[in-house]
Amino acid sequence: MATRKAAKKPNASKDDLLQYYEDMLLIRRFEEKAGQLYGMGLIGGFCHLYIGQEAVVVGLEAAAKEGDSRVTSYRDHGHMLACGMDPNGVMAELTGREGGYSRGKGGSMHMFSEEKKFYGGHGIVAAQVPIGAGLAFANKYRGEDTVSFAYFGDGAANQGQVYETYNMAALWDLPVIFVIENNQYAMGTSVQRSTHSPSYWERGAAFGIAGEEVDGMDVLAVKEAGEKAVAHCRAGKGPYILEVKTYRYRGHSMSDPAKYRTREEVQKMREERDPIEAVKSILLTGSHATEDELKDIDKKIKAVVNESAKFAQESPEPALEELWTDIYADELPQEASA
Ligand SMILES: Cc1ncc(C[n+]2csc(CCOP(=O)(O)OP(=O)(O)O)c2C)c(N)n1
Ligand SMILES: [Mg+2]
Repeated sequence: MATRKAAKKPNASKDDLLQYYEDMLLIRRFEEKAGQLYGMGLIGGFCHLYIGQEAVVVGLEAAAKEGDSRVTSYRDHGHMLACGMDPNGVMAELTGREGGYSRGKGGSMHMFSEEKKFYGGHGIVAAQVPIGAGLAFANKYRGEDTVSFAYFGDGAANQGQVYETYNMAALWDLPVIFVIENNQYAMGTSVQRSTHSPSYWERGAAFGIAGEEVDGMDVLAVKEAGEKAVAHCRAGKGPYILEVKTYRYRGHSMSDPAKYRTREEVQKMREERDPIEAVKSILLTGSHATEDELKDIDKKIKAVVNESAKFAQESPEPALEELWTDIYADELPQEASA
């Protein structure tokens, strides 16, 4: 894989490549640290790591512009970091502390940022898909040329509400990009065992929605496909489906016995298809960076991640009174009925 990538002419500048390398590495190191803190008992509940899938969200964020919105499932830490949310706030939320994005009351699966237009973090499989269409509806209603990215998995792609959403999104030409992160497993169930028609993007044809399959281990391919999808949506042509073929190296969550696949299968993906190694290879073979420069980036990222872990452990637990806050909205948009 690395050789094939090196031979391909990259459709990105040196600065872009370095940025993608750094962004993917931040997610990788952050997730490794989250895994450690979980093992130490500092993170409770469920925790779904994104290791292996980094190129998907980094490639698509590279195609996004300010004002675009995004929504995803419970495997969400990478999405938050990629859209610019603060690692300290994300890690503190994982440890259930006051300094977290949901003041320690949401945890891994329930974080939001109005500023970055990140709308969660959803534990119910596929529930975020209609929300993604709703965000696109809002963008269109306000007359903005912004788009919404609705990320979901291969397992979620078999859920009924996805198709209700496709129908409405196509009917109303909503600027939503449905991103199917096909990591080949839904918990312990492989794609082969869960569907007779594993080409998920092609299902859009039934609704008149265009789409394509993308190599999700290649950040440049993801960015290119993302740009095409974004241009389609911004031109008012309605929704678009990107089925991004990817792979998660870790278990479904931290409590996965991993009996449904072999160690060799995981090892092969790590060795031959790793998205971070692929960019590293382009940077090195193209003489865009030296080993030492890349090591410095790694050092810088590790410092950011260590700082987030420190912040997360030093931030206090939420006060008891917090139990009664953030339940009902304080302000409601009343303009329409006023
Ligand atoms: C409606 C609903 N059904 C079942 C579950 C349990 N569940 C949690 S994650 C998951 C698998 C989803 O897999 P996929 O959509 O491929 O996403 P991935 O975990 O691979 O990112 C299931 C069945 C749930 N959370 N919600
Ligand atoms: Mg999956």
